[in-house]
Amino acid sequence: MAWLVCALTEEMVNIPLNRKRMRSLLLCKSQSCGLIGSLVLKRGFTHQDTGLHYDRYLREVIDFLEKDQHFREKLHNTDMEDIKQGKLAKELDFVSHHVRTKLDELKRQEVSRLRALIKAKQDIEGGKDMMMDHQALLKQFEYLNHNNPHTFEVEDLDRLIKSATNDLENYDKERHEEFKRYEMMKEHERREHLKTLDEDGRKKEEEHHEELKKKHADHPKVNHPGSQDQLKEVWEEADGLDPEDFDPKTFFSLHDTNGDGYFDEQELESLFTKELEKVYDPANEEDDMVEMEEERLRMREHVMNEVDTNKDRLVSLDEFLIATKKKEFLEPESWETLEQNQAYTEEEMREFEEHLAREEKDLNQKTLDLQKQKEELERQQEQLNAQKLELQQVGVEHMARLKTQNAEPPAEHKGEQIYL
Ligand SMILES: [Ca+2]
Ligand SMILES: [Ca+2]
Repeated sequence: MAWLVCALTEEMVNIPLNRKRMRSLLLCKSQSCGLIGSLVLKRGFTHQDTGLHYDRYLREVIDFLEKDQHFREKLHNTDMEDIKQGKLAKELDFVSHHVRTKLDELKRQEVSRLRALIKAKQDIEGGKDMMMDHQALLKQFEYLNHNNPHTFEVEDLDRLIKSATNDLENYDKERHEEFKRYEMMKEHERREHLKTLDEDGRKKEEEHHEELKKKHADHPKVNHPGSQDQLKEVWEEADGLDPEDFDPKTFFSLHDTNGDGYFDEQELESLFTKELEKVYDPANEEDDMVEMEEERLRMREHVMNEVDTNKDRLVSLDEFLIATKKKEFLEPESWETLEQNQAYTEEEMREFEEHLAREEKDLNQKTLDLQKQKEELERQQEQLNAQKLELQQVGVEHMARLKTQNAEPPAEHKGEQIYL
């Protein structure tokens, strides 16, 4: 669950973005990105990581629900739209007592996991001594109902389904956004570096940059994803089969690696590896592997859009066979690769840099305020020390006075003595 850790660190701690972290975040995401909302919900037996931070909870709940015969039948016979509308959640009332007890237990575990996360976040932020309103903080997690933390009810299932569907639908969009920020940060760092150089150094650096761009753009032709040419290349080079024998049905069963009768997102994405290797080599300075994963995502989205006609984020054999008869499959247009379009506009770059500058200014201001607070505390401490010293001095003098008074006999005694 490496991705879970990444996601939670990101979400809970909100560390400012930096390029290195962005790269690892994107890489760990891309390894687990083959997620399909409907697949997860309709068939809990898939072992793919959804990439959601509550993936484990979601998976365990569905696994247990699948053990109930009544629910299993309903799950497989209800279409995606009805599931989203909450029709399936109502069936929870009819599952066995044993399953319900198990679901209650799963929910209790999940609630305590969230509580531990909230506490960890608070500790990191230095709020150890702050009073925590757990109930209020738990509300940010919408995929379960916090008002009944001990039992799993219809509303919990409804919330879980709705959140997962919604989050999964937005997942690709968020990945594109993250990628854009990554590219802007890369460019920002480059521009900042240029500022530190003299004119000669700047010129050299710019030339080198242009050279790398050219080198990166120089690659064999990339086939249109999902076209006959592209699939035939996989058939020939990866499968080691004769291109003359190319047969879509055989191709489908060869690459439906989990044998469930569908191409899911992960299976589709793995079909593009050959194409991506034409453009990206991890050994080359000019090839950025984060960009490769963005290109893989673009390719998958493109094919899914064209082929998945019922929009369940799965390609059935029928959908695939229909697509192989279309003009786009047989005579595709050329594919515009990622580097042919800049990920952001100059306007977006300007806003991004302004935002960074604002953040830096805020941070500097905070540092300054803290410095002032520190100085003020030091001043107060000095004052206290001085007062303490003064008091000590007074104390010592007082003691000395008392001592002298005790050592010297009282005046009248002296008189008496003289008198005697
Ligand atoms: Ca499959
Ligand atoms: Ca489909």
